Amino acid sequence: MVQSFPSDQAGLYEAYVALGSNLGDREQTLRQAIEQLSAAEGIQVERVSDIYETDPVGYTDQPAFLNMAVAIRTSLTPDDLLSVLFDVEHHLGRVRDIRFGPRTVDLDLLLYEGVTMDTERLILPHPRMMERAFVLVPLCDVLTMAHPLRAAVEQSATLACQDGKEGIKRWITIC
Ligand code: PH2
Ligand code: MG
Ligand code: MG
Repeated sequence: MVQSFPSDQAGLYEAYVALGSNLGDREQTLRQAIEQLSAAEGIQVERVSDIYETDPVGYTDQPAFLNMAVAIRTSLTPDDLLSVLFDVEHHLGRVRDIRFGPRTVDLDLLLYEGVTMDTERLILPHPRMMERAFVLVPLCDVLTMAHPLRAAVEQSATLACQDGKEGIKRWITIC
């Protein structure tokens, strides 16, 4: 089967970016980061999650974060996209000191089309994304916006199983 993009999306790849901030005017900074992403050559911001206030994970002696995620379309390679994310962090005053420590803004590339890669500069998918509610919950927002029916079915299926009213187990996997 030949996969084709609609013509207005030809040559554009889907990617997901997580944003976080826990210094200064956190909400304003996140909004500016999204504006700068939209303004960047080769990037279209397609969907934007809600903003969540989250407890710091890892290094816990720091202020609460605001976190969100965006779905973008881009003509940039993963490496060039990463460079734009670093530029936006830099423009918004990010200083890299304590690993996992406080930051005016952090932009992490989570997913880029179906690409898997592992270089010194960039690992895809993001290696810790599946462990972090502050990433997964906003990511879920932008994913479900694209597939609302699928999201509703998944949620109802999970609830139906939890109810325990009907017994159901996978009998066999057809591949
Ligand atoms: N980012 C980190 C480390 N810990 N905790 C929360 N709640 N939100 C973050 O964005 C975050 C964190 C390193 O990138
Ligand atoms: Mg991060
Ligand atoms: Mg980062």
